[in-house]
Amino acid sequence: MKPYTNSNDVLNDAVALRKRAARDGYLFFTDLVDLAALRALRGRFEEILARHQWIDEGTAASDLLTTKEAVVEGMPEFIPVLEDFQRLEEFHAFAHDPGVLGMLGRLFGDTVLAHPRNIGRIVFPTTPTTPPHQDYVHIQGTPDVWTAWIPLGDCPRALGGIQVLAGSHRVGVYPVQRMSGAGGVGVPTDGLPGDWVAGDFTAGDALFFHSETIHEGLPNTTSDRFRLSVDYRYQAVSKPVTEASLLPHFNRFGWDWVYEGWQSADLQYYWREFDLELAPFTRDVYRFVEDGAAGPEHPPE
Ligand SMILES: O=C(O)CCC(=O)C(=O)O
Ligand SMILES: [Fe+2]
Repeated sequence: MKPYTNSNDVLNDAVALRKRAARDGYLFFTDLVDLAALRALRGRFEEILARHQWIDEGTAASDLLTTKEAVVEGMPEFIPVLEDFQRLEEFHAFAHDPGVLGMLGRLFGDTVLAHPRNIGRIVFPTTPTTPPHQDYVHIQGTPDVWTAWIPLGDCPRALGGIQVLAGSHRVGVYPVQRMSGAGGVGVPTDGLPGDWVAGDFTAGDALFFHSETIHEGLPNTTSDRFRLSVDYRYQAVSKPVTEASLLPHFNRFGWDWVYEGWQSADLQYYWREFDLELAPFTRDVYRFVEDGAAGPEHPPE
């Protein structure tokens, strides 16, 4: 597997940034996000894990050690933990990181709409992670949505980061197949052209990918440490967006419930100031390999 190309060289050059993005379908930056905000958010996740007794007794929560039987998204036991972090002001505020928004503003050449549907990942060791997929089928609206994937601390490959199939965003939407792990469906990738790329993250690094770029969670090969990360989504305000992208992830009780107890109202309902074009969400983009759906044509190399 190859390492990510570091794109810090084009961070402040909109033309070169767009060229890199068009070529690779992903962008990786070191030292991009505000470290104080990242550390504060990680601290809140640690508190939640400790409160739910998911951290091994007698160990420091900051070490993120667990030998508890794994709980994964979709299991009822995950819900109270999900609710706790989904209601954190810091979790939603961090999606508006100035380094992230600045880079995306140059990439889009437009005002950036941060989708408020923010996702946090708490991945137990040795559990299956996220199968290869394109985010587009889950998001829709416009293919020109970019995901930011940011680990909440150092994330060496052994802790299970993300691998990306470079250049896989160029041909459109692939058919899917039912697979285990977050999302429940994945793209079979055997024989697809392009290089898989991955890397070790240091706290403050961030990975971005286009909604049609195939990516996959790497296994957490530590025997006893949580992998914590967040993923946030962004697009230009002038492009269509689905209503689901404007609702909380898993939308349990709506935004007023998420916002209870926040210190500041500045980042509540911020997207309502934009005149957004709403697009319908459709099941039609899910074409199943099981039903004989063929993949998109690849241009000759
Ligand atoms: O963190 C993961 O395992 C999955 C992340 C992902 O698929 C995404 O951020 O779009
Ligand atoms: Fe994804």
